[in-house]
Amino acid sequence: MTLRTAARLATAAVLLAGCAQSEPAARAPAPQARPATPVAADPAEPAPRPASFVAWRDGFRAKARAAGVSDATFDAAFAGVGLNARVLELDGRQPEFVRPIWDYIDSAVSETRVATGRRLRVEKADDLARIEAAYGVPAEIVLAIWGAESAFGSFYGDINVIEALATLAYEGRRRSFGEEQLIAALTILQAGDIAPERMVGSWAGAMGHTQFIPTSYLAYAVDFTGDGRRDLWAEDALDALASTANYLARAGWRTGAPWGAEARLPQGFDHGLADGRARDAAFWAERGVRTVGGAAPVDHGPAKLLLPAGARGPAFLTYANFDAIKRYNNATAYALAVAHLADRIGGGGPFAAEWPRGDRPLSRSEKEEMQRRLTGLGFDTRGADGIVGPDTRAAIRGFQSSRGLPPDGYDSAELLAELRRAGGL
Ligand SMILES: [Ca+2]
Repeated sequence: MTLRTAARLATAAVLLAGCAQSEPAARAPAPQARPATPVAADPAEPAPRPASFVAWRDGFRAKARAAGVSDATFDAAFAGVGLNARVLELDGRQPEFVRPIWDYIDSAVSETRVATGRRLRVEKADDLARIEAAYGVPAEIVLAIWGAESAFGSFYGDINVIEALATLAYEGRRRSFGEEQLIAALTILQAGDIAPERMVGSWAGAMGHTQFIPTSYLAYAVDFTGDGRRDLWAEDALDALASTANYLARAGWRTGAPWGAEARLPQGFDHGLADGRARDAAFWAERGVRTVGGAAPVDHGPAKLLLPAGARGPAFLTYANFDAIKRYNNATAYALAVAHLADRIGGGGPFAAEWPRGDRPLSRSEKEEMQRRLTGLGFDTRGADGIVGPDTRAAIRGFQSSRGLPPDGYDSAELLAELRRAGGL
């Protein structure tokens, strides 16, 4: 382990603060490699908690035993472990303001990160080619996830994972998540893949270069170096990068197909088609959708139309591989950042269309108000949690259509003003 300096800790705060907000899943939640934010909080009234952390720990030992964790592993893992105040603070945070997608992508796909990715693509060409041959996932995508998750290993968290998860299991908003991940983390220690003092990660237990949570580690991490250990923390990131490729392959990555591409929409286009439904290339071609180069969309299987900033922002056609990236972290901003960073590392340029940078994103409480008003007007958002997912977007499209507005499903200050005019409360 290299020494973690104060400067690196400051970087960590920036990286964590920059996490893209995850979205509620349209279907059953997919497994996530890195649910720093995607994990749902426990129901409002979880089981009563033991009187102290030590009492909880001693009770938890029985659950660990039942899962096959030896007392020796348990004691070594818990040596010096207590309640971590920083973890509780980060877990309790529900930011009122989330950065707009263009700010997130600007920092996630910075020129520095593009340049580092391009350099590493050359330096690690042999390793990346072996990984691509084994798992069918291109070097640029693997590098982009590495860049997005830990700035290529420059920071991947330095919190003792057992302590982080034990804190969440004892007192956080995600106690069942904490317990499940803690059992998995103890299982990893018992297998001897990593020494307890080297098992560090984020406050939510995401570990190593590409930020696997323990259950993802158990399911998808691989020993690609051949030393018998799956080491996602090693200076040489080979195991971590191969594990990431394995994760994507198992999440349905289609070898040889792109994630998607930026698209151009014709005048008078029906923005209501950005509804999350996949349609084939001929469908989009018939409606005038073109690549930014002016060609008809290429047939790589069904494609969805994505308008992350509404009708006035860039448009994208996304294929199945974009959904595979979302299985890593279920946030559109994250997946688009990874996809774009991969394209840039591969030599591509910036997006052709401009973001509507003058738009002010809604605060969390404004989003809740928007959801309450939509529901009150008969466009059911299925709850008002301040998080805009598929149900809320569908409700917005319904409202927009009813008012003769482009039904792009985009939440904005303008939309909220229109809702206030319409009433709904
Ligand atoms: Ca290894």
